Amino acid sequence: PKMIVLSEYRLPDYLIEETHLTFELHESYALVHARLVMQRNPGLDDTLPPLRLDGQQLELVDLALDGQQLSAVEYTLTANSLELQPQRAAFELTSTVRIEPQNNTALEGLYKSSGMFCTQCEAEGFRKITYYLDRPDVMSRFTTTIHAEKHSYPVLLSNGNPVASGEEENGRHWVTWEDPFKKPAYLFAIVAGDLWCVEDTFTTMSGREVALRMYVEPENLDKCQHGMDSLKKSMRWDEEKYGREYDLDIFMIVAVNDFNMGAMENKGLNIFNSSCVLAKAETATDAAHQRIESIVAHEYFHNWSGNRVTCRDWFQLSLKEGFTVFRDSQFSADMNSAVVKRIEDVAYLRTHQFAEDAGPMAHPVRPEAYMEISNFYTLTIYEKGAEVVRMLHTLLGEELFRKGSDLYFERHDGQAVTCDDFIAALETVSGSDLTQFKRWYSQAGTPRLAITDSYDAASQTYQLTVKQSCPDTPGQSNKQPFVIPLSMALLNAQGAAMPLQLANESAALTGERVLAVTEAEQTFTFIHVAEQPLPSLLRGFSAPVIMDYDYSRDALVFLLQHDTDGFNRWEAGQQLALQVIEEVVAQIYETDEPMLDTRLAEVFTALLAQDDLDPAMLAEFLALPSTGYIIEQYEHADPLAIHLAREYVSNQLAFALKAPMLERYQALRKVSLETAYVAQAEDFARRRLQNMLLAYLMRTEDLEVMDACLDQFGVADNMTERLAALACLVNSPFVDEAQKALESFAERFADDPLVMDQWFSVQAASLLPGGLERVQHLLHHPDFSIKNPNKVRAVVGAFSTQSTPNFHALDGSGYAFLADKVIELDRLNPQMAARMLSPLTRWQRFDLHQQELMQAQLKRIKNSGELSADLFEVLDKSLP
Ligand code: HT7
Ligand code: ZN
Repeated sequence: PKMIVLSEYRLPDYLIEETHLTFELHESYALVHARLVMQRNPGLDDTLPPLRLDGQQLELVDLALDGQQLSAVEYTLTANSLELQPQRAAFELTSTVRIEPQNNTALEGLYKSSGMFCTQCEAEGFRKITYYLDRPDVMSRFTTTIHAEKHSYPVLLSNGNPVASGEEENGRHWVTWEDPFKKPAYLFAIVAGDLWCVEDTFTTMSGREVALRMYVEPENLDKCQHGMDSLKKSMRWDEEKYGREYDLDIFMIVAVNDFNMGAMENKGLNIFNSSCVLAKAETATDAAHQRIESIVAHEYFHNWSGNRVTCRDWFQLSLKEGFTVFRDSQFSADMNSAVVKRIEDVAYLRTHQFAEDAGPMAHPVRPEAYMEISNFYTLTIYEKGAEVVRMLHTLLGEELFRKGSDLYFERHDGQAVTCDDFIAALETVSGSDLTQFKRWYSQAGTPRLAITDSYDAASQTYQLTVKQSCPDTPGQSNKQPFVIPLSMALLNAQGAAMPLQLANESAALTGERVLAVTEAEQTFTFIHVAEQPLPSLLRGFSAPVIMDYDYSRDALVFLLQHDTDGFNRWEAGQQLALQVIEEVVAQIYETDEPMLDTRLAEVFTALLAQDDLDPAMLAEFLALPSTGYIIEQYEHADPLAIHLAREYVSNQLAFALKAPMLERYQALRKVSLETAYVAQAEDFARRRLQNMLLAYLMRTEDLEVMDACLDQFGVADNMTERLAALACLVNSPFVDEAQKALESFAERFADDPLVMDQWFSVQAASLLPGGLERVQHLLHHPDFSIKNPNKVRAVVGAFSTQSTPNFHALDGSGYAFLADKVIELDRLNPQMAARMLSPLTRWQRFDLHQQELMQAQLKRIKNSGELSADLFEVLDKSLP
């Protein structure tokens, strides 16, 4: 496979003004007729270079230029293209191709999912539907007609508005859709199926009524309300926060069971992985409800950040994805607890994106080269991209950022643009030069901040010295300094924020401020500092960096209790717990009873006793850093020791805090029993704390607790409580009870694939020994299918990312299992194969023994036969 390189970007030779598509859908094939109204790109010279259209896995049936059928000598077909010579600057190209959606297991292009037809065109799936200029800077007006058998496919959908429909004699029918907005092919979609619809309306800020429709299989009609509510909240929020109004008369969401990612923002016709839109209390957890709210919002927000203003090329992917993740995170913060949302986002970023940034696939937010674009829908593009936008928001402030986004949408409406265009709009409104800031787009790797300080009581001055560095990443060394917004405060002995006045300033600011770190080394001198302060640094995680400041453990305990920044309170607790766990890691193979710093249990006890502490925050404080995050703290990690140490610390905390935890658990459970399920922040917090306490308590193996757990499992009216109890049982030594619970759960929810995914996942993620046999067994369950990405994620994904002691088994069996599944998947669904491989690509992070075992499996995959471009690229970059 060939490298695509940003510096080789060229404007398209030809444009497609109008795209007229007709689909004839049948059970064993589909015909796609395309009429493309084209012209030479008027921005280029008036020569007529050959026209090269993208096309893959298409059987060409017919081709005509301006109505004249072309013979085989008049065009050239390759596996990826169709080339011909236009004779005029403006022309019409018509084609018919035959495709086989029913055999499309890659789930890219037109495919079948649970009996319905649907499409996924981003990034380059449209070329599997018809010959086309499949690139985002070619924007066209689409008219789409779908013909299908009426009984099996009563609903026929595409982008825009339905403008005509009719019946045919042979039991078939058709509908024509017209999308008034120009769009790139990646936003095209059709759906045909026996779908039922939940309807609502939304009145936009200018008073237009928009029809909202969710299309689902009939058995899912009662799982639409939450998604619909989320959509209406998103529409209102985007009007209020960004001044963005919806532009079509209809907005449709379709839920499909087989989908490679979470959802897709096709213009006016969003297609969702059913797991990311369908929910009701009995079947979906609070976490799922919250995820749905944010994904519905994300796809909706793309209507402006992505669709009205799209990307010039796929190197600019973060232009739409980073900005849209930032927007959806602002939305979730507004709908729920802003601090908790920030904590969740940062925990996710630091565990997963930082690992990517330190691994062989590290790439800048705006990559410079790729082989297979599907591999670049990464945490770096999405999550780090959102952090980059967040830093711009922090540096400019709310008001200027909004002016900048308004200008960006106004300047570029209807265009395909670049990250530079986004920055330029912010520069215009703020009058600032963001040239140095743009290094965040071009340099990969996670910057490190080493901060030291000194206080001089005599002169009442306090100095903070900040050194920044960034490690080399594949293809990049000698990184230049970034612009790093460092939000900070100085706390006095009572924990109050002190006035902040820099040496060159005439007045003090109170509370917190943002220092702009721009040099490799920089010192900030504060004056009139009345006492030795305790610095609160990188508040709210104001930049995606690793910060080193040598806090004493007592200082961390103090910050956890008193910092005025909620995020930094949590962070202090995480750093304290991390230090405690790392100490145990060092002892774990020497002794059965490692020494544990008692300060962790003491501060947890104090927090539990604090009546006025928000339960949402308490739950976050009590959660120890994840195993994945702890692994990332080591240059070469021993995953088994880390797992054992984390378990040991958790168990010790459980025994030490059993009484207050049980008391609190019972109080919370009582409230849950007495109140009906509501999907709102306050209730999410209560259930999260309740479930966290139950998980700690189950570690004591107390029979009273076990009974409480069984009761919660059996009686709960919602999946949040039920699944948490099941997870506790599955990870406990109460094997018989766990088995019975699993059986009754499977019986109760046998007909609900989304619930069965959770059943698969809770077992595959189990930390108990025997994990490999367990997953092998699950793979043979009649409900498992390797062709369904949700099932693959639930079993193979959960095992390899969550079941640490089993995946990292010393005999390498966990790695070999994953390799087998990746090889099998690659024949069916290359995007999924490449994604599932990710845990094996992180071999550098582990001890030598694990490194060798992981590399051996990577090599085995590489030598296993013909590989997809997706998998080849990841293997090629990961192997030494
Ligand atoms: N923009 C969407 C990306 C997407 C995708 C990409 C590659 C392969 C399959 C895919 N399904 C959806 C999702 C989003 O970010 O909103
Ligand atoms: Zn997106």
